[in-house]
Amino acid sequence: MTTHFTRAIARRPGDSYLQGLTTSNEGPPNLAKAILQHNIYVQTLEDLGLSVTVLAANDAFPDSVFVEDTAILTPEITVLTRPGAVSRRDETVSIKAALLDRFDAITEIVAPGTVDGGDICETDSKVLIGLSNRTNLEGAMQLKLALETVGRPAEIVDIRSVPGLLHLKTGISYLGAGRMAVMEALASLSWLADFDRVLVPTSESYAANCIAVNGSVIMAEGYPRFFETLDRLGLKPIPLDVSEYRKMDGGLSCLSLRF
Ligand code: CIR
Repeated sequence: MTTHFTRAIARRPGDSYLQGLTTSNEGPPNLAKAILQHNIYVQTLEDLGLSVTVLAANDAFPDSVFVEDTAILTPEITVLTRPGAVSRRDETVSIKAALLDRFDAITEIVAPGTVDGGDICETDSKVLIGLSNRTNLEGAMQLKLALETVGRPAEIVDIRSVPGLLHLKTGISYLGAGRMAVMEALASLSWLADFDRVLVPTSESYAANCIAVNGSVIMAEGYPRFFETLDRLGLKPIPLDVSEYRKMDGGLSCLSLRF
């Protein structure tokens, strides 16, 4: 089940967080507020039954709070990525150490391949791999082969023409039972046709990055229409304030590796 988890890994934001990559025009994040929001995020995962390992901040890498981009964890395979942004590439060194404590074998994406975990959307039927400005074709092919070798069908989908989409999961999130939260701009794409699409209105696009966890959906606070949609579907939305992560182009999924 791709929405049921027992464990997660997160990393505290460090003092260098303000120097991270961003395209947003929302101003610099407030570090104290980011730490508070992170604590609440971790507590929410724990309340949903997960045992969460919180790694110490790593100031050498301002974006390292966004641990999701460094690995892909499915029940069948553990993959260490090779992040597309050069400033983030060596975030994987300390994540590899953390993964080696928990998993026997690790597959690694190698040069010239690049993959960001934010481009990988695991569903019950297949794993979608987004081709983006961060995940290149070589990396996507390496990952697809690795997944298929362990029996997980994978499909590469191109999101490079969608304006403003950093990662695949910036625009879609798997909700379980064949349902996919989808921002309106992506709704008519053919590779989403197999899914029961739950539309996120354009005015609330940021909310498309949400995480289905153990019978609830953790979503960004401040998006009432999407909240109502999830609520009506009985998907138990839990809104969290992630304003200080939005300022750095991040969201709810990026803040943890769930497995
Ligand atoms: C970056 O540009 O890499 C970070 N500032 C944000 C990464 C967000 N990660 C994600 O959506 N998986």
